[in-house]
Amino acid sequence: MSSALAPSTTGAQSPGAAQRQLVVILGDQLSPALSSLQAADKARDRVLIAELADETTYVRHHKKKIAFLFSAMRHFAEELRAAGWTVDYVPLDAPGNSGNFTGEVARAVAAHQPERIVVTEAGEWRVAQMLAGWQDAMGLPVEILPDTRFICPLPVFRAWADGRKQLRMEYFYRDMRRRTGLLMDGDQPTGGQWNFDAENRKSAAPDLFMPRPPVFAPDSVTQDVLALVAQRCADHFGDLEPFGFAVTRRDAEAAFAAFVARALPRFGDYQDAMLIGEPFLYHAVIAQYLNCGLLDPLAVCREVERAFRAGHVPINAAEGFIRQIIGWREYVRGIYWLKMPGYARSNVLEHTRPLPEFYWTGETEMACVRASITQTRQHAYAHHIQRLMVTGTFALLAGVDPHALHEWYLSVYADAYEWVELPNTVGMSQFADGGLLASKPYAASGAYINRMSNYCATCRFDVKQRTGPQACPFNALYWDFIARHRGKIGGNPRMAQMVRTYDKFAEDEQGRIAQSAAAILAKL
Ligand code: FAD
Ligand code: DLZ
Ligand code: SF4
Repeated sequence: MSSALAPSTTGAQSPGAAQRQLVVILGDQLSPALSSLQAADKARDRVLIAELADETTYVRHHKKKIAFLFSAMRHFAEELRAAGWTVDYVPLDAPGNSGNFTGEVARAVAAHQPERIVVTEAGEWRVAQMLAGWQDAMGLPVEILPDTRFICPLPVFRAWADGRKQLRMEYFYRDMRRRTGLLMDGDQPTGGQWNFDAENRKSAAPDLFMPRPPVFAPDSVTQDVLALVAQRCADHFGDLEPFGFAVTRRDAEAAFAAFVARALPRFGDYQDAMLIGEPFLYHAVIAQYLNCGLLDPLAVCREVERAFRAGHVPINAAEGFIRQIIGWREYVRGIYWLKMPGYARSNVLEHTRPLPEFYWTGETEMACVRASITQTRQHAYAHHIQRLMVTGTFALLAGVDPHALHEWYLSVYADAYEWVELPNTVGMSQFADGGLLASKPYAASGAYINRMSNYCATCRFDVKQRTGPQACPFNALYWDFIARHRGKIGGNPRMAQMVRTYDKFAEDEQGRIAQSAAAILAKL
């Protein structure tokens, strides 16, 4: 983060605190404990929240994502008003809505003549740059406060990263365990191990009693938003209805409580599993709530630890879940701010293929890809392994431009914001950063998907065949990927073995692999 964008550390006691302030709240800042609200006075200051056309189209977000966020924003405005705040809420179709953050702040400044602006730092580089321009544009002091909803402050992450050759998540995570005291017995990890991932690789079986996330019937606020989005975003990707997300803090907490009671005990075991017709399995389906501020990351981790200590969930589930939040979630945010803005254009493998059209339509004969994209269209949700090992791996093997893929992930998931999506896509899934984030490319043949899912049983392709028209496309593309990139990945000890295996194939088998891969790619 450049010093111009770095948040100031002053808060409620700052010299300007006695002045009338405009508190600008961004759409993913729907938390009463937000630093900007902490630095304001409800008796004197005014809050601004705005629905903005530019934010819905900088990538064309899934209709359900926009409806979710707008409804959550409207409910949050009501929550603030009920708590005594004066809130200017600008709906998307309000007369004069300029459609962008700077335009709406300028209109509010003209209307209310505040003496200063206070805002919590933005989650995305793009928006942070806008905030950095407000002071000059408005001719007012602008105080940008740190986002204290994250557990690891950005300067702490930078200090951790400073001077390290490798920024491995596992070591960061251990520091975060010590920092939070989560699952710690004194200075030792509970259960004697930091990480129980080795127990978390089971494939699931269809089960009539599989828990499903609760569905919340749209209230009148949500119904208004659904009508607005249907009208204004008709050409965006995704099904708007049925709509069942929680849009209030209370309902998001109920959804999380249902997860802890019903799904968390098996979350660890089946974290990597995939099943036809089961989009959610034992996942929490809460990232959309965490990322817009309806749920608090530390609070959900403490709740999971309580469930473990009370004997309701096993250690591999509790540890696995807590690692995703205080480990991966905080770590990718740290990487994002450490490496932006250049990170967004990382492309070490020099992949340039346009994103295949079936990422938007779901129309492909590959059962695994079809299932992942179809449920994405329906629910604005796919779980981690579908994102990483199905749509992500296919794009990696096919050599899709990582930036085009990044824009796809950013637009189609209800939980997608650039700070979390970009490192997961560019770093973890596409290895486009050359291994800063992932220790090896997540390239895999169809065998992995076959082991972790029941997709292959219904697929028109044969997962056991390597080449030819019936063969699973992941197979030839996998070996072709190894051959194409041996110069860049062969030095990685975890990939060197695969390069050696490829080298042992007879020459005519290598030729068939190249031919099959070329035929698949030509069809894309
Ligand atoms: P669960 O599987 O139940 O996990 C619990 C929580 O852990 C999640 O809600 C999330 O907050 C956190 N978490 C788990 N894995 C990660 C991770 N790798 N990085 C950060 N947090 C994690 N997550 C997002 O929140 N937004 C994104 O835009 C996003 N894009 C992704 C793109 C790709 C290519 C990949 C491979 C992963 C992406 N993830 C993203 C991470 C992960 O897939 C989602 O967090 C998860 O699927 C959300 O569903 P859930 O709430 O059911 O998670
Ligand atoms: C994602 C999003 C969308 C779709 N719409 C809005 C909006 O209308 N108003 C708003 O304040 N925020 C929106 N957001 C979230 C912003 O894009 C988000 O605040 C930034 O991505 C974080 O920097
Ligand atoms: Fe996917 Fe290949 Fe299995 Fe078909 S055979 S579902 S394409 S992994």
